[in-house]
Amino acid sequence: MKLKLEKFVDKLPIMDTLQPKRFTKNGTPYYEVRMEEFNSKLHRDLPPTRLWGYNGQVPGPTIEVNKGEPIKVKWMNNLPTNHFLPVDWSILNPELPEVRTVTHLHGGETPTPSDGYPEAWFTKGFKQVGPAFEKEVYEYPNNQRATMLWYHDHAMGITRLNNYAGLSGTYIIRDKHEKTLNLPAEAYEIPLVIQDRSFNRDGSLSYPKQPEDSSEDLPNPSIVPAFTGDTILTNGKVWPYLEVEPRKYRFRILNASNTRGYELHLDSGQKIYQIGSDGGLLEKTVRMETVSLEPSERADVVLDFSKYEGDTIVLKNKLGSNASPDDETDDVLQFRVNKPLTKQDTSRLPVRLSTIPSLKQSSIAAIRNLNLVGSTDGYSRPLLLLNNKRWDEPVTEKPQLGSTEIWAFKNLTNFTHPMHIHLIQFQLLDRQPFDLDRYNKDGQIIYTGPPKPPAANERGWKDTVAAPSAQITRVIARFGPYTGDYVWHCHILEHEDYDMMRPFRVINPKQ
Ligand SMILES: [Cu+2]
Repeated sequence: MKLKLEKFVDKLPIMDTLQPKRFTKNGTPYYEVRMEEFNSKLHRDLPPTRLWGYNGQVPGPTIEVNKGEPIKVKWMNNLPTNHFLPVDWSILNPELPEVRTVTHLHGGETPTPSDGYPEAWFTKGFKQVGPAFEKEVYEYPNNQRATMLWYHDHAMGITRLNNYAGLSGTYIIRDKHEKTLNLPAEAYEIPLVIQDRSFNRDGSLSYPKQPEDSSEDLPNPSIVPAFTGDTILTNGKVWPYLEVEPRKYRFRILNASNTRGYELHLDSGQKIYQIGSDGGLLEKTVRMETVSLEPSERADVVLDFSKYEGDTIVLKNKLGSNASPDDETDDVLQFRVNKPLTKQDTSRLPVRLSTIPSLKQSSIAAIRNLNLVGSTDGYSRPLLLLNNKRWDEPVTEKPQLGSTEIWAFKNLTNFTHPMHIHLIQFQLLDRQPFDLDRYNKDGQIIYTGPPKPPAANERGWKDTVAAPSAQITRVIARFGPYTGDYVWHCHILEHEDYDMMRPFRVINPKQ
């Protein structure tokens, strides 16, 4: 029988803010973060769950910085030498250490030695390091717009397992402009990290050893083509509740799930005011009925509870299921508007938020046609590839430093892939549908409609974009300010781990 966990019995945890260990001679904050194994209660009725987290927390502590003020972080691996989740050796070099970690700051404009390249992994105490490893202490310049990024593990071939074990956390960049807007702040600004998990009766995390309908000839363990859990956690608790005052709150929402997408809405019918996307504030506040988030996408939203005193409101997921009492992933989080107003709400929800210069007027150095392709491997397992290339084939995407390019993701598979490019924030140009059946017959692209412009809440800076099946999703970006090796990939972790990831290199033609 399946585990039945009562909803909304645990309080929503709010992550600690990480404090610097010390300051360097020139005043740069220096942080140390240890990846460790520990046990934690994720629900009132669950025994403690074994987790891997940063500084003993899942999600890890929030790192808060100001724009233009660099920080240093030493990410330290203090984990056991064996993984507690099923490692598939058929997709890995058997000589690799089983437990490897490397931290990537998602959405960060980071020099390549600190970007967390998948092959820059390291083991406990840096005893062994990967071929791309450059240094122990990472540097983040924070020279980018205010927004919420997130840090998470990115080790080659086991990213899905390291993240599922708990290795992720939020990273907030603030700037002067945002402070002038008087948005809800401090106790009224809360990150919400949404993830799905499944549990065994003993409280341990459950992750499949093999695909459900697998033949006997498959490797054991074998990577699965997708994973969705049957419970929804926010900030590391299963279906928590949050007590709020009848006033405005700002929520920084992140979908940190492996595969699951969400379409969030409120059962009170109230609107969600979206003010920001992955790369910071939008130009204008957008009134939304529902907010869609593919893995790794963020939405910065304001909810106004002022007219809901005494009410209980549930944040729901339209893409979740309520097919049976055992499967109710359509619920996410409960708000209880039961706290007295401590003081008058003087925060604002401005209509105009920021200015976003369009990249469309830039001269375009290259248009890259990038195919999202499904094939199969030697065990007849699905193998999703970018331009039909494996991860370890030579670099093919080499934008020049400072140049502007259009990347067109042509999705030839049957489902949406959230596409992510490291180093840069991009703008979504459009999505154009084509006849996929026809393409599968004779390789011809016949459009079935005009290019669709981005929705109002997608007209900001993005680092991850939904590239739906049978559509060409075009994004535009300026490549810089650093040269070197980075990666672009699907952010479904089960896809990224099995070669739906490719290197790219920003080159300086003058060197
Ligand atoms: Cu994918």
